[in-house]
Amino acid sequence: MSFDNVWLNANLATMGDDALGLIEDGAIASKNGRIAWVGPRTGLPAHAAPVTDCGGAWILPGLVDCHTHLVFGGNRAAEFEQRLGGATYEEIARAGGGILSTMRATRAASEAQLVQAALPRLDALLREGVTTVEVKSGYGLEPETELRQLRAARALGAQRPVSIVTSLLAAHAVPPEYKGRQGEYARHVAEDIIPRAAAEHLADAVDAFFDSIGFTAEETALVFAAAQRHGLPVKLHADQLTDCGGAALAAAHGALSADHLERSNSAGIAAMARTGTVAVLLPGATLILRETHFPPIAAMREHGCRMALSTDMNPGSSPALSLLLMLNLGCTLFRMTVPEALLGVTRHAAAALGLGDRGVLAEGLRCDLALYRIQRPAELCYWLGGNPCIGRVVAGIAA
Ligand code: DI6
Ligand code: FE
Repeated sequence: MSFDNVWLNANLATMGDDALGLIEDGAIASKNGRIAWVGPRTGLPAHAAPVTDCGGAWILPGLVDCHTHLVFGGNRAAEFEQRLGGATYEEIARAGGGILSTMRATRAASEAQLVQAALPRLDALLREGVTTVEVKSGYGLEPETELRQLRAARALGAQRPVSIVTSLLAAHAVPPEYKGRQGEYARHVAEDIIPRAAAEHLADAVDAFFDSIGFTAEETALVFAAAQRHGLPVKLHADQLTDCGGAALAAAHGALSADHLERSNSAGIAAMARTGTVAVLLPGATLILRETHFPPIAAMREHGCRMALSTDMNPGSSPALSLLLMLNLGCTLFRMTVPEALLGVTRHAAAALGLGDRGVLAEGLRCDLALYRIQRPAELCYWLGGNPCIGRVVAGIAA
């Protein structure tokens, strides 16, 4: 057989079934950036391709971080200190801090400055075996800066071996220029910002923040209708602070994912399961905000709603630079099982982005791999810190 590269002497967690699709002493072969063969080493066809001996390492599909706000100016360590002193997230936001303080720093930054600030954050994710990262806008809240954030995100993908997937989140908060005119701002997003992002091919999806302090169901519908007119799939920040029916709303719009869901009800989860909307769980935000409401994992299991896990990397509620740490928090805080957590950063995270070409080690899919020096997959969820990643392969090339 004609292969470009072969990886041998590895144990595989293919993610091909709900028990991780384990293959001991497996082999993977690539051709033109895709997986051309995967299975037990003894079945590998004869070939003349260069071979990498993995020394008994474990190979998983390259990890997918499916919900980040990685591109932003400044940071909010000072607000973190204020919160330690007793101020709440909401109080800081009402005093003009929070998302609006990051908005000011982001508006003041050039594209090059945004890229330079984001690169170390991206590199931290890549070092752990991440090969696909979703990046949202949402700190510009006006057209120029929203598009600049998305351009910076695209530039990150050109500067590092990684797939970057972008989401336009202009409907994240109401900017000061539109204070008291939230509906008008939602219309501005639908009529001006989405068409511009679509015309420049800067957005792969459209996201919105639907909550008691966010946009209403009607405003969200307006924004999503504009997305659909431009052929863009939608996602929703839902039910983080209150149960306002966000899970059901996301399902009604056929969203790829609904994210957060700390306070979702089980009818909403059932609706998501019916439409195939993925539940993206963000335990970093739960930890940082010291949330005591956890997402309804039991309802997700009962209804067969797929669960993904992500960092929510953002300067306010989840300054999380480690997806492996989220695996631990998913298990420890939310009581996910090891297979649920690992599917949540591979197959189900890819589904949350509408990417059917990755997240599983299977023939025909992208050859994105993460190699770990571990004895069993549970170690990826078990250690609290540390990094057992010893290699990454992106589209068949060692990265
Ligand atoms: N939910 C989040 O977790 C981020 N945005 C959102 O809608 C937090 C954004 C921030 O505090 O900067
Ligand atoms: Fe978020």
